[in-house]
Amino acid sequence: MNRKGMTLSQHLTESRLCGDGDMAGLLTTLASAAKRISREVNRAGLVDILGFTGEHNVQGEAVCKLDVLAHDMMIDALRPSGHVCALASEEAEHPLFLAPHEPRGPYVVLFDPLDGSSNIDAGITIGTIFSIYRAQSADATLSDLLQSGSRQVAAGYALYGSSTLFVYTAGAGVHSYTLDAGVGEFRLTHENLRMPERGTIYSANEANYPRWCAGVQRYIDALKDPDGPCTYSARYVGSLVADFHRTLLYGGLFLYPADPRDAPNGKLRLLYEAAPLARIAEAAGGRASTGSEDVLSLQPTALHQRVPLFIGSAEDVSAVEASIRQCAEPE
Ligand code: P6P
Repeated sequence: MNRKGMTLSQHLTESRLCGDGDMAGLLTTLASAAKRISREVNRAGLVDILGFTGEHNVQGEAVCKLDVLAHDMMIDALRPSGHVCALASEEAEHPLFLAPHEPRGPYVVLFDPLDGSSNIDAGITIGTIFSIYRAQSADATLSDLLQSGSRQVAAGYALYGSSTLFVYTAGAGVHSYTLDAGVGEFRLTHENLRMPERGTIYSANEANYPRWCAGVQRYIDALKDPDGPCTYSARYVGSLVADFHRTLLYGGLFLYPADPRDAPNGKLRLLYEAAPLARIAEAAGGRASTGSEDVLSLQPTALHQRVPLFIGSAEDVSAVEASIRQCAEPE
């Protein structure tokens, strides 16, 4: 049955999620928040909310007004939803645990409210990334937020670009919806997305090349070798959601390796960037690795910890892992 064009609500009703009202409701709440954030992103240039607040977040990054607005909009949507008992955001040093008198539900949500925000003023595609786990009890604790990525019950992102997209997996395929702004509905555009097993695009900030390990350098050199078996194209937006979504659709490899000088543990955050995208990649037939371990197998130890990330087509991720291993082996 061709479900293309179905609204998110219709598709959730059709899917097995209808049996889990909290999950269907939570995804609907997240999609609704994405619509509101999209509206603010799209009019950012028109009202005085561009630029920086002058403050810095827990990551030490300059905070854009839209970052704060997106964070507040996610909290304002999720907290009263009745589907969650704890929330964690890139923009907040500590988690938010809902009090017993608040409408609490079985899930915890970790999110990056506006990933790629350094690109906001340039009008480049940015996004919201979310990760969903089931809490042990409504009286959630930090351990409910520090769960291994393989325990995610759902994960997804909204992409604010030439169109506004909502992409998620809840264990039964990866589905992508496009916002029909005229009626304010997300409509199904890709059901059960599958990532190509191998791609022809690699995506990295090559200014960091001199500080990558030898195995990564050798792998990228091979992709660029005109006499090599496979020459790839390079694409890099500098906005994780945009670079990942292209990789999901077209295949290939996105990599943000560790950089001993500026990012010894990598730059990207495990809990609300790498792990949710890894969940989507694997649900679509791809892979996500730190270069030596599957991202989804990691046991988080801190809310804002960072990891090196190699994510994309299964064969591409396995090939760069092999190159790293070979270079690490004693001569
Ligand atoms: P670099 C954006 O600031 C971000 O967190 C990700 O969205 C993106 O993939 C990465 O940083 C880009 O980092 O060092 O290449 O500017």
